[in-house]
Amino acid sequence: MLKKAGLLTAALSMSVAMAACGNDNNGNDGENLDADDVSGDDVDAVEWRMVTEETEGQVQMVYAEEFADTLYDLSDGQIELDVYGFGELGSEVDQVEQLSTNIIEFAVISPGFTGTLVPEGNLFALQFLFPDDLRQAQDILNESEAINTTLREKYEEHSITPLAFWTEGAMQWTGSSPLQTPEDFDGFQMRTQESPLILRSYEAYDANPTAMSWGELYTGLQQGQVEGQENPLFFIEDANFNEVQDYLTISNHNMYVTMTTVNTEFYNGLDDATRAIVDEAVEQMRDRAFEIQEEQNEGALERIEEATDTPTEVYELTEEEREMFRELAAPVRDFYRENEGDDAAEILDTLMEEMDEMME
Ligand code: 6CS
Repeated sequence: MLKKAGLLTAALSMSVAMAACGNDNNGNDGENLDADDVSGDDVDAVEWRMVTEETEGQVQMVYAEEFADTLYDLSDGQIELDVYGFGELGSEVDQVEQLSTNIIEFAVISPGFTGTLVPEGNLFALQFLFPDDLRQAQDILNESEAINTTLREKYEEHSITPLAFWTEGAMQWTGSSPLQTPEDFDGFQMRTQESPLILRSYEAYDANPTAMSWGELYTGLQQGQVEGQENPLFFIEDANFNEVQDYLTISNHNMYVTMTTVNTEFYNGLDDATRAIVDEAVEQMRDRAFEIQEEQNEGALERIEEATDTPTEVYELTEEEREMFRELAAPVRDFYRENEGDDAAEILDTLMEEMDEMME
């Protein structure tokens, strides 16, 4: 049971109300607005853009399209959000740059692509940190002040405001050889996202990790440039990685975390009514994001197993095997504390305290 569940949500609603009080620098008159009190008459007609790291039908795209519909409905058709999929505006790292320079207003960005820009965001690369129970883990993402206040401020230094942190599911390993013990990772060419701490986490298992865009990954696996990768099951199936991988390990070594983000100056410059609608749309999408990933992850394993023309041997790690990985992953936390930015230690230590309290 999460003891503090609801506290941060309440604090966030307060901050929505406070933002709606006009205590910002956008020249509003201080009227106390709630999203319920706002209608299309209160906001200007605008057309914004949002980019995601995924393609049509995948979790981030379904999320972004529903977020756009929610904004449209809440504003009585005044706010239009055009959604772009992965590859339409560049690579994942290009998208981070476009958001931080306000070329686009909104983006779904995974911390795995911001590790050099915001080192504290490498928090999410730490394996075996969050509870295995995804619902609990999502509640922590929703409620943690270390994440939603301190880490958010670190992103805001780069003009990126994370409005919500959410999971796309537990990550699993695939390989061209079995991955069951740390020894299996010895010298193993593991593909990871860009963030240096993800690479470091695999070096802790003596693997030989390489950062690569997922756009190159199918071919990279097929041609043996890399031998394995990590992702939630829906993504492994939808990107067809199982076609070019012989082994899949249910490792649950980490959850995939992504963020709904907005350019900070753009967001702070919105009038109160418009910002109240944006905040309300983000809140309405919180539980939906969890449902979307559940819908897509459910059944993906079965479909991978049923694809007998491209057979994949599935193995689920025992708790003893997971413990061996957990022990090797633990020292990476100290590396994070000491090397990933001024506030890394505070963020991790506060988060761990929050998790202890919430899971009492
Ligand atoms: O592995 C990746 O890089 C991709 N995985 C997911 C679940 N979403 C987008 C990301 O770029």
